[in-house]
Amino acid sequence: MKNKLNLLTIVLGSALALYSCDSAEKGGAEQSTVAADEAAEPTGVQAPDFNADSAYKFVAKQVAFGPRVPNTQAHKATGDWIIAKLKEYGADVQVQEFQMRAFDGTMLNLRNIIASYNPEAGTRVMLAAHWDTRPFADKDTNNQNKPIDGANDGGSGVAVLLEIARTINEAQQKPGVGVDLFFFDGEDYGQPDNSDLPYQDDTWCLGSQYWSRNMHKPNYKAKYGILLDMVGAQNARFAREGTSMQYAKNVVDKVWKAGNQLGYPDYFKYVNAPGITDDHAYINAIAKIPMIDIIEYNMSSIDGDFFGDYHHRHSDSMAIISPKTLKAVGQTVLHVVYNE
Ligand code: AHN
Ligand code: ZN
Repeated sequence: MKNKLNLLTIVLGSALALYSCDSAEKGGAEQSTVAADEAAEPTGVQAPDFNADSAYKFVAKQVAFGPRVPNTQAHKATGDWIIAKLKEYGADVQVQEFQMRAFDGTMLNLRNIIASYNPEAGTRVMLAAHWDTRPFADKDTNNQNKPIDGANDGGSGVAVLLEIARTINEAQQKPGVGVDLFFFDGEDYGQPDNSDLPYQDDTWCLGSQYWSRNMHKPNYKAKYGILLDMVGAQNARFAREGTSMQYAKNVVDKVWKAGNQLGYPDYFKYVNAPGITDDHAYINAIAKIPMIDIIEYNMSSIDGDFFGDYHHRHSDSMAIISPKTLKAVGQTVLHVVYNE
């Protein structure tokens, strides 16, 4: 399947589904050197401080709700809580409710949540994460049928977005551009590699697929977007991911430069990694908004994919979450937004 997909990709120039989720091959990573000016002091305006302890608490709060699996009470309660926090932080909040069928036939009740700051501004930046968590631990050796905590896979991206909302609301100085925070649902209900069912396309990223075809505002436009996925594990490394580089290299450059200048070169690595299917792939291909993915890349992954060793396992719990990683990502993204 992988070879066929790669051939298709070459022939059609399509970027979706370059690698299957659980079996992405390692390789294609290249180290390049950091440009000298990127080791220098940060340039431009100083963004407000991103509070990593507050972000950490937002991860813990989500985990305390229980696994955020669609059609469960914990999922409903977490969605309600995200909406309430965003309203508390002064955002214009819109909720998209919809149903989509999962790979196993289950009809999922899903909600995309969109929070806007400066809604009248013509120039907008989109920040995104998924808020649902995986219904099973298909890569674990134990309790494969039980849902995971998803502290990192789901929890961390939401926490950084909520802390950005809190920060913008508190700040004296607001960003010059409009900012839209997207909380996509149904990202992580994709067909497992060990599924007995025939392979189906496009089973991941249901919320971003839905939004790309049914925007909350007709003709919504953004200059670019930044997706945050698995941005909270200790010692995380972020690589220049292939789909991001294909559609939005200038955004990758901008974010990596900011991260390195702000003092986070250990996180934002000048390493090229193969493209993956994640929410940004559909936003790029269908909605045609250039979007990058800040996603952890593990060069010595135990699975031969490049995800962290906690990925889709029960070890994706609070024990792996580090405020330092949340800070590196949150401060970098805030800096980019404030300098747009
Ligand atoms: C793959 O696993 C290749 N795509 C889905 C991306 C993902 C899953 N991110 C978090 N969980
Ligand atoms: Zn996942």
